[in-house]
Amino acid sequence: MLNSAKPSVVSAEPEPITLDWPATALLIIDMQRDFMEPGGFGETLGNDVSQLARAVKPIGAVLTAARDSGMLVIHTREGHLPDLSDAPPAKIERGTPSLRIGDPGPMGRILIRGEAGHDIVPELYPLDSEIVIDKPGKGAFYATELGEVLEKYGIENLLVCGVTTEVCVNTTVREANDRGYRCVVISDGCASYFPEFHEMGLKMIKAQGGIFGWVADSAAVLEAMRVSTT
Ligand code: TIU
Repeated sequence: MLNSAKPSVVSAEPEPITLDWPATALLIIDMQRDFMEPGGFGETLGNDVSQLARAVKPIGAVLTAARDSGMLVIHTREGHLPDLSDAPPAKIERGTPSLRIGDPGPMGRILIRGEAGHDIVPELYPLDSEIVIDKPGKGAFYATELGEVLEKYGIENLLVCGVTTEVCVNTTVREANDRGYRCVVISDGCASYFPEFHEMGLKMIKAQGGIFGWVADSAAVLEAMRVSTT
C-alpha cells in the first residue's frame, strides 16, 4: 500500500524526478462525455472528438494502479450551474458554435452540471471514494476547493492527465506550478483535438528545465509505481 511505498524515480523529461508517493495524487482532468463524444461541447466547437479517444487506455492503466496502491485520486469536470450564473458571458457568447453552453443537445444541456454530457466517460468513472471537483473554468484551482483538498491530504506532487492538453491540462499545470506543486504530466494520458497542440503543449511544460513541470509516459509512471512497492 501507499504508506509503505518507497520514493522512486520516474523516467521523465526534461530529467528524471523522484516522487514521494504518499505525497502524490492522480489528477484526471475533464474526461467528460461533453469533450469525448459526438454531440457534446467539444463537437459543437467544430472539433473532431475522435482525436481524444487515445488517452482513455493509458489513463485507465494509471488509474487502476493508483487505486491498487491507495493513491489519492481526483477527477475534475468542467461545467456550469443550470442558471449559468457561474458562466462568464465572454465564454458563452464567443465564436459561432453549433450549440452554445446551456443549449439543449443530444446529451442534455451543453456543459451543464447534472446533464449526461457533463458526466465522466464510463471507462474512467469515479469510485464513490474518489474526489470529484466541479470547475467552471479551464484551471482546476480557479473557483474550486482543489487547493484545500490537496493541503488536507498533504499532497506535494501531481500526476496530471486528461483533456485537452493545451487547454485545461496546461492551465491546471500552470496554476499548480505557481502554487508549488510538482506536476508530472502523463504524455499518452493527455490528448488534444489538434495533434500539433498536444505536442507543443507538452513541450511548453518541459522546456527551460521543466518550467511548468515534467512529462513522462504512462509506462514510465507505472514502472516507478511498481518499483516503489517492491
Ligand atoms: N476546447 C478545449 O480544447 N477544451 C476545453 O474547452 N476544455 C478542456 O480542455 N477541458
